[in-house]
Amino acid sequence: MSTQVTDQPSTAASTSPRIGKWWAALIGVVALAAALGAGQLVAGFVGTTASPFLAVANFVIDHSPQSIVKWAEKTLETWDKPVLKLGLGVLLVVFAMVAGLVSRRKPRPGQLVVGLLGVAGIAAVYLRQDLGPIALLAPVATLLVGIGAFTWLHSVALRTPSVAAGAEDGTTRRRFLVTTGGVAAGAGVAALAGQFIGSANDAESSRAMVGKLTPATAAPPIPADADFAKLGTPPFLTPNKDFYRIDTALVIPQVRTEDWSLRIHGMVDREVTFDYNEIRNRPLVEQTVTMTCVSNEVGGPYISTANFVGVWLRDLLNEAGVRQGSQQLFATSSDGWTCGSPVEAALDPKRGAMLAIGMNGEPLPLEHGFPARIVVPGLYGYVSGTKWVAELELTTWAARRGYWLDRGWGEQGPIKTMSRIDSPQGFQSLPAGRITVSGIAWAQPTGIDKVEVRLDDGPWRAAELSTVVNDSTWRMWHLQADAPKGSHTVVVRATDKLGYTQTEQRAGTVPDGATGWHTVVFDTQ
Ligand SMILES: Nc1nc2c(c(=O)[nH]1)N[C@H]1C(S)=C(S)[C@@H](COP(=O)(O)O)O[C@H]1N2
Ligand SMILES: [Mo]
Repeated sequence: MSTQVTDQPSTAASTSPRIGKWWAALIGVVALAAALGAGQLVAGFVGTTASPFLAVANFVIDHSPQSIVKWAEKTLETWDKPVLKLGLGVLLVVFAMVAGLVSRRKPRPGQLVVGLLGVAGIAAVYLRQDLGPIALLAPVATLLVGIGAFTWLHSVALRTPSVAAGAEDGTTRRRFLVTTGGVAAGAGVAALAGQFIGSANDAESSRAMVGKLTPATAAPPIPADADFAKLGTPPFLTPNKDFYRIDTALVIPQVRTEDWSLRIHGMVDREVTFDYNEIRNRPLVEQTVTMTCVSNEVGGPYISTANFVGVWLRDLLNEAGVRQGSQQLFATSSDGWTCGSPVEAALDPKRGAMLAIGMNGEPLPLEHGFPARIVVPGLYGYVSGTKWVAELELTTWAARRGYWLDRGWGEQGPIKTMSRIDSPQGFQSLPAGRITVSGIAWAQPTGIDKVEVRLDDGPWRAAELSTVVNDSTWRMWHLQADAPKGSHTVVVRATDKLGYTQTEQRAGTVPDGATGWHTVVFDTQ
């Protein structure tokens, strides 16, 4: 379907037809659209994460220096991912225009640029650990359609007199525009179809098929006085839609229950693999756990609580038979993220590490790790909470290093004893007089013993604490104080059940969690 460069009638460069600048750039951009549309369409069949565009974007995230990733997360908050996609899109359009502009006479240089972009897409998909070889069909389609569309549009352009100076063949400009527009429209339809097909066999419908997960051993009901939501604390259980989310996944991994399995291997007596139904058909347990992120600044939002439903991780590990000398439980997710927890913590019955498949009465939401994740009470998520978990390897600390360890974070991540003021909010204005201060405190898996509050230069006063749910959950507190008209500063500090009072010393989140007392400035009038 394409015209070879050797088919061109003239040999001398000066007399061969030359495509106008803007037309040349347009050809590049339309070929890009065709390439991406084709990739998206094929990805609809072989898995949405096979989309070469998204694979390249993921590759960029995984290989960016930690400082840039952190900067982006801070500055752009949850916009970091859309901004990255937009940036990558703009960059691709620029490359596509360059491909057109360097090929105003012969298609070869542009084909080379398109080819290089295509190869980058193939490499990015190839490097993903969760995708089998069949996924490569998507970026290969992108490469072939990209080069094909470029070559074809180029040859039509060369034959169109008002598009290329010196063209003789006499194709009309209208015909050229129809061809180009047709390719662009086809690309759009292909991309939409890919999206549609992808979602039809994706994980969300698989999740809908799971049905109700009824625990054989339900968590005790949450007592009414476990939170002081009316006084400004969060509700005790965080609704799934409000549960904080932290991960490196640009596209939420789409794992269907029928495609999921968990392999336990390494320093074990016998390697075992569980599929979804084997887990689901066991007697399920339910446990209320407060999860915390190591990136939570003092006073920050990355803490939430849920009723997790699943099985005890130690039961699965014991079936494999953990060998003497294994120190690290090294988990890998379906998208290749990794983390290591102490084997001791995973096996400790008092701690209650879980393989969770449900959250607050529903199957795990996709963004929280459907079909299954690890939950280890008392450890920050980056060393315990593997979502979309695929593999558990028993190993040593020397042999394997989790994702965040080479990016400046500590090997061990026990949760630090901390507290936060939820009300009043910073710089809030309240009527002068009696005010209520309230918030949360946490020290999983030890539990909170005492919370003290200091207003301005007053003494530390013990706050009233909520009823304990279990020591692996947060505890809410409140206190009334007199605040005459003016500006005020309120400070909080917690003491855990081992008698440790959180330090005033401020530390940043790197390498193993922030410290310091949360302080809020407000005024009354
Ligand atoms: N696969 C995968 N699992 C992951 C992560 C990730 O990036 N990828 N992030 C971890 C971190 S840092 C935290 S704090 C918790 C957050 O879990 P949540 O998003 O369900 O709150 O997930 C952990 N599990
Ligand atoms: Mo985290």
